[in-house]
Amino acid sequence: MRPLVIVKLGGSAITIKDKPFTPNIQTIEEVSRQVSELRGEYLFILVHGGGSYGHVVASEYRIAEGFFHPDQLIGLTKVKLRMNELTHLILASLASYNVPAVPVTPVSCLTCSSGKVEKFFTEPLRMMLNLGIVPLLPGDVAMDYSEKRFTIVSGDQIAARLAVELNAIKLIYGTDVDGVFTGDPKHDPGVSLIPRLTRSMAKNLRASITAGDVTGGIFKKVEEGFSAAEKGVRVIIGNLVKPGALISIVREEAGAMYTTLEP
Ligand code: ATP
Ligand code: IP8
Repeated sequence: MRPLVIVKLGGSAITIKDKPFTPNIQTIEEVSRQVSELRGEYLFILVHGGGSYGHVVASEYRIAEGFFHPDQLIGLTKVKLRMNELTHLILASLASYNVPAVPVTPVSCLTCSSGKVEKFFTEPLRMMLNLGIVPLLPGDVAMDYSEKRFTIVSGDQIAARLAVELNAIKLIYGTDVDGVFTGDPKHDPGVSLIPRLTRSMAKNLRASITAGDVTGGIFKKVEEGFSAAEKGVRVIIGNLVKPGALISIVREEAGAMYTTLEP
């Protein structure tokens, strides 16, 4: 079997994060093209984030805080409606490049406890991979055994969990910046890229969580990434907005810019 690579398509890359419900079609198309080119060498699972689709609605209905008012329930529907739109755009783009992808809805095949994935029925994913199908999963609403009763499970968490459970050789978190920096590169021009990030260096990232990102931004992404890196998965954070970047990150081409997580 070809080795498995899991790519999380970050909302910052596939949507315009500060414009509600606006996709970045150019990035979606370019990622689809590159997946079609790499598919002969690797198996892929694609996970996508919420960006300006899911986070906006999840934040409005405070879904990540769990159940505290019946009026939140329609918020679950509205998050799903928006995330389905984004999934559909990616699926259509993959299909146009002849990539046989099948969308999988996480709320139907996993359960959480206090916001953490507990059980994940991965059998359909394994069966798809055996056929060379590319499963496509969004970050999602999820049912939660704790008093929260429901939660938001990030694409970052889903990707890290699957990378460990399905023995991926690589887990790539794609965003709209070249990796992890000493501060937010969009707001501070004096920051520098950290090519190899250790856990102790990552502690300072807590300050970078942006308001409205219901799943903890770059700080939580790095935490989820380390959970997979510590179990032997090679974890890379890089920029998917640049044309050709997915291929150079997957192949770790000389001169490519990204951050690797060093457990
Ligand atoms: P989503 O959760 O919607 O899928 P994503 O996975 O693309 O989004 P974000 O949570 O938006 O990821 O994190 C990426 C963003 O984090 C970048 O756009 C960048 O501006 C911001 N950021 C803040 N601090 C840092 C930092 N120290 N290094 C790198 N990026 C940072
Ligand atoms: O964007 C959250 O996933 P993330 C998805 O990967 C929703 O954090 C539904 C907000």
